[in-house]
Amino acid sequence: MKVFVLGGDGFCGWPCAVNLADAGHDVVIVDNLSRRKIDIDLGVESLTPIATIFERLRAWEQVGGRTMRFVHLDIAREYECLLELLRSERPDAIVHFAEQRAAPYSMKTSATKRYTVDNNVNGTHNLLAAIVESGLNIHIVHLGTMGVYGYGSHRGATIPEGYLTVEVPQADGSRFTEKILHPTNPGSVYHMTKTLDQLLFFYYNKNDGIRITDLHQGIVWGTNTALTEKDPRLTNRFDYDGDYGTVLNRFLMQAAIGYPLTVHGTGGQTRAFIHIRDSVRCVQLALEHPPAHGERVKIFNQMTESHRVADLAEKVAALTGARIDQLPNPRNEAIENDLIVDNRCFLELGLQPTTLDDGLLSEVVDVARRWADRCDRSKIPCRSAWTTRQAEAIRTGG
Ligand code: NAD
Ligand code: USQ
Repeated sequence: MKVFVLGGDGFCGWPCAVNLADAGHDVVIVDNLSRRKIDIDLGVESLTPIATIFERLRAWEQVGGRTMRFVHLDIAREYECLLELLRSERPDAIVHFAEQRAAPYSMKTSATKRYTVDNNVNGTHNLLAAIVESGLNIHIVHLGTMGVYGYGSHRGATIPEGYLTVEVPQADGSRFTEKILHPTNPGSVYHMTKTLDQLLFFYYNKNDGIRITDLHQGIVWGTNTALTEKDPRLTNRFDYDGDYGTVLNRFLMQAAIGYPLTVHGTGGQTRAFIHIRDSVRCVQLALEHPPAHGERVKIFNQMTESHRVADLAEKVAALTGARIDQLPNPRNEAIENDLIVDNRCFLELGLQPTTLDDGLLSEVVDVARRWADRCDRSKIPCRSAWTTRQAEAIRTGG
């Protein structure tokens, strides 16, 4: 099948693109390289050295991979080019990774809040409008987030895969049941854009019958897959800085360079996790099992396990001997939360979860040790404060 990978130069998109090419698909990567530009603006680089997209594509061919093409295009701003690309290439499916994905970056300044909303909401809406205007029958697989459900108390309830069955009381005392989109509770401007995406999908599916799979993905950890390990020029990015680094990869990298693990608050926050290898596999499974015509948006919880941040820190400390620091939390988030998640859809499709206990934690530490001299320690602290209250706590250290 011909597949566009929007955002195929990014952390999740690149290994996904090579995996799809390896599986025999005709892959076109569409990316505006904005993530690389943000690195320059923030004065930080991926811990692993990453080749340019052109070097990556050449290396992929040299290791015998099926040719992939690259189109430099901003899906949020270049609507006519996007439409023309759809019309000329006529893809069967589009995997949509092309969004600003860091919660701390989205909360840094008014400019980054506005950029995140403009980029993410316009990009998703342009894609939907262009598919309708093209008249093509394209399956969208979108990377959403577990964060749409929110991290308040779910009072022990299991989070379903997208839809919640509710009972609605009537004036006459009777009740009817209905399946609704699970209520959203975003924790950052970034997470809010994903809840808006979800509504756009609901509408275009209802009005235009667009076939959509929305993957509510947890925090992705790890760096490489077997395919990106084939050549150093295929190496995936490793974000460790306070804006883009995510918690588990940060802890593993901090342990590798002897930096105390940066637990926000008590570490009672519970989050969902998935290894990059499983993330790639899930996207392939979603592509191979599209919704039928007329079917509502398919929503899968793309995660394999949940952990408390404090437990992760202890696990990494036990593995490496690292010291743990409890820091004032820069985020306005619940100090603790429960998180029980239904992820049966992918398990039933054959996903065999990689877990933290599968030995891959050490692999990430090894990668981080190898590139330790590329780390700029001054970029490790999280300085993006959600509100002035958090900013003050960071400033005064309490
Ligand atoms: P990333 O920033 O590494 O990659 C995103 C890619 O999209 C980049 O290459 C960027 O240049 C491109 N892009 C952004 N805006 C674009 C635009 N307007 N037009 C064209 N290209 C554009 O992020 P990632 O970690 O690979 O995440 C990919 C997707 O997966 C995101 O939508 C994110 O919300 C979701 N996700 C990521 C994680 C995670 O832990 N990394 C977890 C859950 C969900
Ligand atoms: N945290 C720490 N110390 C750190 C970094 C983070 O304690 O050094 C804490 C945060 O306060 C938060 C939790 O760890 O409670 C998770 O933070 P994170 O930065 O690892 O993840 P998050 O901001 O939620 O975002 C990441 C991706 C995003 C994706 C999301 C999935 O950047 O694209 O949507 O994970 S989820 O968390 O399931 O919503």
